[in-house]
Amino acid sequence: MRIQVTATEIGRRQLTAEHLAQAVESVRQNGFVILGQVIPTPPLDLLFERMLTDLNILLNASDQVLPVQFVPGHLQQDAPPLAPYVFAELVANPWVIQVTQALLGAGVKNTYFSGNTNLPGSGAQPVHTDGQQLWVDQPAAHPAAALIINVTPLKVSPENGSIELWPGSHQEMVITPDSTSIKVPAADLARREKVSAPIRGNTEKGDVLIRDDRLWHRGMPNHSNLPRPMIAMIHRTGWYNSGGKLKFEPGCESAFEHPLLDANVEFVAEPIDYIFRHRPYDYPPSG
Ligand SMILES: O=C(O)CCC(=O)C(=O)O
Ligand SMILES: [Fe+2]
Repeated sequence: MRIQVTATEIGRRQLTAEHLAQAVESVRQNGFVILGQVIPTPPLDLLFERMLTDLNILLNASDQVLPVQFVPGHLQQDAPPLAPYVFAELVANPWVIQVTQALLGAGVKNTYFSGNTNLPGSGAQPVHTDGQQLWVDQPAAHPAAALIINVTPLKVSPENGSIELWPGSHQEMVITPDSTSIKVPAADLARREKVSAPIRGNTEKGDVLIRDDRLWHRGMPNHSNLPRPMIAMIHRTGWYNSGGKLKFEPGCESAFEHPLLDANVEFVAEPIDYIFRHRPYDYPPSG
């Protein structure tokens, strides 16, 4: 579901108790929620422009293997980890943190800062999960342990390749630590479609999609003539060991300041090679 956040909630830097409860319920039941209009558009416009510039650098580097995800036209592309593209409503959004903290408990930690760019002429990815159930052979799914925060710096619809989401599929016990692939088998898709058909995660510029990392989903064809970047962060429980800190360039430190979020960042003096650091992926390579 999509919750239109009101001007009053923006002014108070807080969702109402009713909106918070609706958001939490939607993530628990459906595996996702869209918070409407919680990011100002001017910094998103700036970010979009920079990501298109970065994309051209990547596409024009002839010696590079493109970081294709599953099928041609879907690339992993980081948002620039530097000022002014890193800003508070993006990396420490108070309305988003309210929801993720309500679901994950105190000590919410961000463990990821990257993104997916859907190019004009792309195909459909296989339906997959980004995470998995944490245990095998359990009778029921555990509560959310990882929530993906997706931000698109433009309006996204089926025309320009909005993500496909399978409501409620985060509670399916299909993809677990002993699965050989994160792709959902065809028989499970056919079964699940009858329970709850997939929908599209359409968003206005300024909206944020919060989705359980176990939710079945896929990138879809972009029929427009403009690339569709989508930034991704992952909020996790504080006890999850995610390895090292996320690297950012100095100058954007204050954007991460929030009393409830462990931003999990370090600032490095040397320039970060964020355009060329990703590799193609497909799980498994020929599955
Ligand atoms: O770009 C999208 O809409 C989804 C991409 C995705 O799910 C992935 O590459 O894992
Ligand atoms: Fe994915």
